Amino acid sequence: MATLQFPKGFLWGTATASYQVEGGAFEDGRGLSVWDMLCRKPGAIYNGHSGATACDQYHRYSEDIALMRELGARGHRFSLSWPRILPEGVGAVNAKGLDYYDRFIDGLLAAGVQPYVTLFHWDYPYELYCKGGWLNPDSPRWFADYAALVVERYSDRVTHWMTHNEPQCFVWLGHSVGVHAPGDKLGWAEVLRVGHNALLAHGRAVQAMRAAAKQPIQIGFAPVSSQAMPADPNNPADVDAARQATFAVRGQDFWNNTWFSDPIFLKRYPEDGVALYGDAMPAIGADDFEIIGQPIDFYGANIYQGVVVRAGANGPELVPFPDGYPHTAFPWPVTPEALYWGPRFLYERYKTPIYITENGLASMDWVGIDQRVHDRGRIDFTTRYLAELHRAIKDGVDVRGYFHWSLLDNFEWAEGYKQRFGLVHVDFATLKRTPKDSFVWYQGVVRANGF
Ligand code: IFM
Repeated sequence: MATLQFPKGFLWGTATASYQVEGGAFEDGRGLSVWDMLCRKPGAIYNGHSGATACDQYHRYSEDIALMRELGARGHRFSLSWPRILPEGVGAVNAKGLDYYDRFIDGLLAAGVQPYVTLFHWDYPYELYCKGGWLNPDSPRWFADYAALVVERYSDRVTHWMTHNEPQCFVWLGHSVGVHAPGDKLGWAEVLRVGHNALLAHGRAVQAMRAAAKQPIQIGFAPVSSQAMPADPNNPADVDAARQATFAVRGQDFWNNTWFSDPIFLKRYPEDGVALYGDAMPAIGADDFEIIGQPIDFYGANIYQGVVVRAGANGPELVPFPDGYPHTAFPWPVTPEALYWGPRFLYERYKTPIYITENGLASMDWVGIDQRVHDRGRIDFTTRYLAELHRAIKDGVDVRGYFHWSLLDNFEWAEGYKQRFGLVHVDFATLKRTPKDSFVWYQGVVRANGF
């Protein structure tokens, strides 16, 4: 393979989220989150696991920052735990929670790692859930107040912020399918209301963040990106079918890009979705799309996989993967081209600079007899995906950075500790960290700004 050089200043980083790595769940005044509660429910999480300790980053953050320094990471994307800062979600502030993130942010900066902060990566304050959660019409204001508080506190040092991580998951998996917290199975009209309030919360938070910022800040949001890839990339009809499939709303789920991104970037819901959902559509206030569509600075694309489509007589047709096609441990198909077509289609439609805010894979890694972790698959996977990302950049897509999911093996939600996504292996019995072979490889990528 030829040497691939990324643009000067391209930001190489790693990503984590509060409930997946922090632990310290019942310490120093942190309030409960809906994930603490779901983890108590028998059968909800693989093997009864929980994030109560996770990677214990709450106590071991210096070790993790030292790993990032060793890696040479230029950026780290992480989320704040809303209930650690506001135990009841609103009102009284937990000073120890705020202090923790001061230490974490200062440590990152001292290590030369720029913090990219996500406000909400699913650990919703349980006390707010008891007040109706995202169904409560006050929920956008609660989120905006929290956003203002943290931006006021940290924006002297943090310039890059994201509002929601993957609304598709917390809205749909959490409120419709019930496999994520809070574990509800609401009717579709209520699910759409949850989604609408989450969008309003995003918009109100953007307004509050700009007002509270102590210096100019960049704001993005980080949805799941679901892309279709053309069966024959040299056939314009297949490319068009892939584009259509990437932006189509098909059923009562949110595995599409438009339901959450069109309101934010185009100030409207996608027409096909509105027609499909009919009477279930939420009431939309006169100013709602002005609030939701506040200008933001970047699109955070979380891209792991894609589907293949071709042009059919009646529109895009799904092309099944052949038997024995490579899959990760999850199992998700290995589709490197997703990191070409995803950014390309998203940039065409939303015309906003992109960060790949998550990409990576779960694999069955263990510490070998030589005390090392030989995760050859992760190196191969990431090499292939990054080569496609490089091609997208070469073809004119404005991609500013790449955050590998994840720095550490961590609590993978309903899958517990079964899935290992880290560049660093974590032994969950001892909490010992062991950098994997992929860590060393990624270190080389960062140093060379390519490979
Ligand atoms: O671990 C998750 C993360 O929290 C959100 N995006 C997908 C990752 C892998 O499933």
